[in-house]
Amino acid sequence: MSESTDSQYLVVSNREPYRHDWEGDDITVDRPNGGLTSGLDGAMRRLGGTWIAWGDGDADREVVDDENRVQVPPDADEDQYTLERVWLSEEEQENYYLGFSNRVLWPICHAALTKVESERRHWEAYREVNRRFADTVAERVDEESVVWLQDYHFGLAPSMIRERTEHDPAIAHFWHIPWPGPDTFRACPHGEEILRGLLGNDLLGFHVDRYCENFLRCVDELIPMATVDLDAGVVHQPDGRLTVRSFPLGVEADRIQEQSTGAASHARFREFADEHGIDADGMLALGVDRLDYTKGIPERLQALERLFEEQPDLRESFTYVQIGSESRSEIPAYEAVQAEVAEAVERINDRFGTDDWRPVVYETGYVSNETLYALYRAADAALVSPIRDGMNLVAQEYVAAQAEDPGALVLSEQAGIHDRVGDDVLSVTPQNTDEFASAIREALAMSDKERERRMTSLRREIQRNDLESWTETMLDEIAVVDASRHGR
Ligand code: GDG
Repeated sequence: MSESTDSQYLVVSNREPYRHDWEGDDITVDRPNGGLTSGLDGAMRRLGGTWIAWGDGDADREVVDDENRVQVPPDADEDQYTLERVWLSEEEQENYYLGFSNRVLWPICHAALTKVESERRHWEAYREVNRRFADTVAERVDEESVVWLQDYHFGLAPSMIRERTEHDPAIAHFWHIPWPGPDTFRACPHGEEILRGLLGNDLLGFHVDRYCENFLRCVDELIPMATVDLDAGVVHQPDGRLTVRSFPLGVEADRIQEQSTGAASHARFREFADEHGIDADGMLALGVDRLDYTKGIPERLQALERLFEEQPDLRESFTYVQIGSESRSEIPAYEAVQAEVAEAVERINDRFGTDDWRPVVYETGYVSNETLYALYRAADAALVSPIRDGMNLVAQEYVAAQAEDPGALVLSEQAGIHDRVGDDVLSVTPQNTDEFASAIREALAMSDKERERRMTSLRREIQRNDLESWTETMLDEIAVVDASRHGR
């Protein structure tokens, strides 16, 4: 890693890396579970600094000091860092998070224009919450600070931070979802303000080059004061310079491989199979998604239905398991996709199921990582079919778990990860039902030798570009922009 390790890192994210809750009279701490939070947590433990996030747990307010700060991880003697909470009212959460973030920016960035719902109170709350985070950052910033923002919840914060401090911190931002082309982005309410907000950064990262180009084209068309150098990936402005680069996010490949192999994982899968009436020795395909309209779950079920229609010999010998954790259910478009998926599962099971077999096993509860990794290992195929997806970690987790007896990956061309692994997967356009059904058929029929060949190459790619390498590469590039900002 580069030399800027004496810098004071200030990470900003919507979700907190540690969450405190009451259990009777005691306070318990929920540890980071998601790949990204635990990866950044590891980096912050090494680097030190402050992580600023929305406090959401019941007991979060009880553990902080007068300045809303607490040292984490709670039980560590060394390698701690400061977690600082920003408190949001229920109204703010609703309007900023479920409002502008997820009713406007999420659908715009996924080119789902019919899902955009814009209300003035959503925008006002988004602006206010960005201001509150920017104020908190500005209070903590000093000469050595490096600010690292995460995601689309903070589209305005970079410029707001600049306005609020005399210090001159390096500011970097990683945008975890796609960025659309100008034709689509023009439909974004307050789009120009979002672009101006992001131009406050020194560095803006996306998962893949396509999103960087889209962003640069939007700036070129919509912000006359900025000069865009598309080839260099740089925006020149009167008071600064923004570098736009891709940093493809990876997963903790070694940990997933370790936890998915061995006897414990086999036993865990058999337990899941017993509980859900699955023949553990039959063929299995797996889908794991937040129930989001961008993930292409109804399209996947349609392809499976087509497959069961056309290939009766799969009946009773092949099961599809869908892990579908509910998400953002307060938003009508999410409620609608949940209902659509539940109906499709019921229809397929009614049409093809028998007394001893259900073609689709649908689990809406959250499954533990251990169970998830055991399912990845056991599945003969993973079906990952987003209509549009920034990167997609599920596809990478599946690959990381294929060290023994590998399966095959059916993957939408619209997932960011497809740009890196397209040659070794069965590529699909999720809306093309016939093609999708054929790809599933091909995955299930693929010879062991061919699976091994493809998976060896996929695993190499996923291991080489894992979460640690993403964190290091981003920190290195942040050090470069920091040095150039300060003439170091
Ligand atoms: C956004 C972007 C980008 C899901 N259900 C369970 C569970 N999960 C875990 C998966 C995976 C994660 O959630 C989902 O990650 P994805 O990348 O698939 O999708 P988003 O949530 O939409 O994430 C996406 C990502 O940010 C990172 O930048 O890749 O494009 O949309 O890790 O395993 N995990 C467990 N039980 C579940 O029931 N344990």
